[in-house]
Amino acid sequence: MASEIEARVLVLYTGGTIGMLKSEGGGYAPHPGFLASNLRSQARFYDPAGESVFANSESVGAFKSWSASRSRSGASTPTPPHLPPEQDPTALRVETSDGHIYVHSLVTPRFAQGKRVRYAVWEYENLIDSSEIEPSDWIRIASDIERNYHAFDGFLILHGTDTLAFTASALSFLLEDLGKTVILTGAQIPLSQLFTDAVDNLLASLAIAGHYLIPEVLLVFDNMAFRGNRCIKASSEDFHAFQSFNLPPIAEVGIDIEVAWSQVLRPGPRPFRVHKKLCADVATLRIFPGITGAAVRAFLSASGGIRGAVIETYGAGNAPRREELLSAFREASERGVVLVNITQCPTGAVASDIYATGRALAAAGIVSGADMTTECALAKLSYLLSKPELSPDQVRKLLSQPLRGELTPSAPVPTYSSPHDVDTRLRALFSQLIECAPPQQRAAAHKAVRPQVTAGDPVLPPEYSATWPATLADEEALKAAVMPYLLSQAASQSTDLLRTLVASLDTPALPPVTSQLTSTSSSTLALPSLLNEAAQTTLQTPLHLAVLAGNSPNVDLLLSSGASVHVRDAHGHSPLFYAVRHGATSVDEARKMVVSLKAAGAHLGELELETGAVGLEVCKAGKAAEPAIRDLWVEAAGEEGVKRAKAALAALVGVS
Ligand code: ASN
Repeated sequence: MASEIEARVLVLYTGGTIGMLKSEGGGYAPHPGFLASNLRSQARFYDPAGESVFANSESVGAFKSWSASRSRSGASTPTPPHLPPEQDPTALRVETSDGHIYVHSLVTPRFAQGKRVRYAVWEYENLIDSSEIEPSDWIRIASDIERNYHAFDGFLILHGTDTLAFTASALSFLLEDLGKTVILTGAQIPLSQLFTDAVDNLLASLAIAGHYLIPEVLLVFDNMAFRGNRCIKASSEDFHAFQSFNLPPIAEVGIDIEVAWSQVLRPGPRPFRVHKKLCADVATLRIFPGITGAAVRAFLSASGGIRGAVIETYGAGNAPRREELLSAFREASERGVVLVNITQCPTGAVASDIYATGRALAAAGIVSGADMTTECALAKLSYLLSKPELSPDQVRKLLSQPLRGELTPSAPVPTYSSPHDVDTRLRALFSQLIECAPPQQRAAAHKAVRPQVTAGDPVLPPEYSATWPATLADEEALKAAVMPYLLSQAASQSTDLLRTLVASLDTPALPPVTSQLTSTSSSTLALPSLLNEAAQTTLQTPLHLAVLAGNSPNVDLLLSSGASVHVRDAHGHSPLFYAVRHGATSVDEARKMVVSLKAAGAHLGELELETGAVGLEVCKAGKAAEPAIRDLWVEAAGEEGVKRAKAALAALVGVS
């Protein structure tokens, strides 16, 4: 029995291999009308009465009664529509640039994720091989989505693969404050062929567009949904034709569809709208050994009219430091040409601070494009340069900030510090936060945090203040940086705060409220690993700090939350050592802590005994006639341990 729950998806069919047939001339070319009628003939894609085997295989019983009814009535295959779309009650109204049309709808069997997807394939008048795509086509696609935004749950664009990554990047910028799922897909082999990837790509796209609210432009291919502006076409042969080297997939299609909700961008804070202009005066230039300043000068010459260029550099953003080359860049950028540095490496980012060669490019006015792809950087340049309100300096500034999750923001000065370097992580994160704050606050924050970069920093219009944290993953990164600091403060001072922090970290990260998820794979920060993170110099954990502060309720709370009793600080001491030593301040509090720590498996370390540290404390207690403290040491180390500790001290100071 077919479910009544339907999602509505508008399919914009622009061309590409997916709908091609062998033409008379021999080569593959798109053929009008073919794709929709092919889909209509396949029960996977069209099952209006829920009569297909796919709709009747949820149990042996369902399958048996379906086969019996088929043999009684004769097998039926979906029939071609006999009514013109205007009279077909199931046709969907599609708004066009000059009015509206009705398009026959197709409806899938029910997906395992729960819904049937009703979709209209709106075939563009001029179906193209995507190598013929133009920026005007991107504006048309974006405008068509805008016109039909309210009537559909999601949008699917069928497109050739050759320029799919360019189109995905351009659309990601043109669709401003997007709140619905937009998917681009295509195929390496046409749907007309027996063996094809078109079926998988189409079904995965329909399933995702129909079931998940992912407010991004996605590129779905070979069972992966990538953020579109992170992709490149990496193979002209494989079904796995697209790669997103710098960002893991947003969703993976397997037995289930696993959405990485923590990576999904938050919907825009303003109503959806479409930007309908792109600057055509952009270009790419690939650096190669021997490239001359004259060639660059000719390429970027004032007469050529170039306003922005992507400079594809080596490695982490490097190029030759020949003055005749650098001066060609410098002259162009002084004329207002915006130059953005993108690495030729498919994986990794430009970090122009690392090498002198990279620094020389930055000094010549070329801004870092971080880990953007060339396709994306070009689209972003073209989008930003089409906004008359932005100066070249503002465009430069925005190029290195994420607007649609297209780049991974990085700290102004990359460092090679260890992942446990909390200070560096904090500094990096706060600078990212500042970059995304409203302009007025950003200026003030710059003064406070990075006075050296304030001079001449352009102020950006408020609508470019990106939401940050943009994803749950960003939020987790922020937590990972801030939490160790907060935990250590709370551990020594406030039980209430510590309880709140521990509770907040113990709860699994929630998926965005807007998602209609059926399965999630959300990541959480592991509480025990944060609790046991040692401070940089002292190597003390929150448990050390709670013990040092003599805060036994916090010790208990930390122990029950997964704090380790075995971490030793820079002096080689575990929390147990300090707990006993706290006896000098309060024997009762110290005893409580020692009991709790021992119950959790704490023991003094061999080194603490051998170096005389314990022996010294025991002797001090004896001298001060503090039998209660001596008892605590016995409780912590055992009689035997105390004896060994005293003997070790005696040996060290030469007393027998
Ligand atoms: N040339 C085709 C296109 O981009 C390639 C494809 O779709 N697989 O339209």
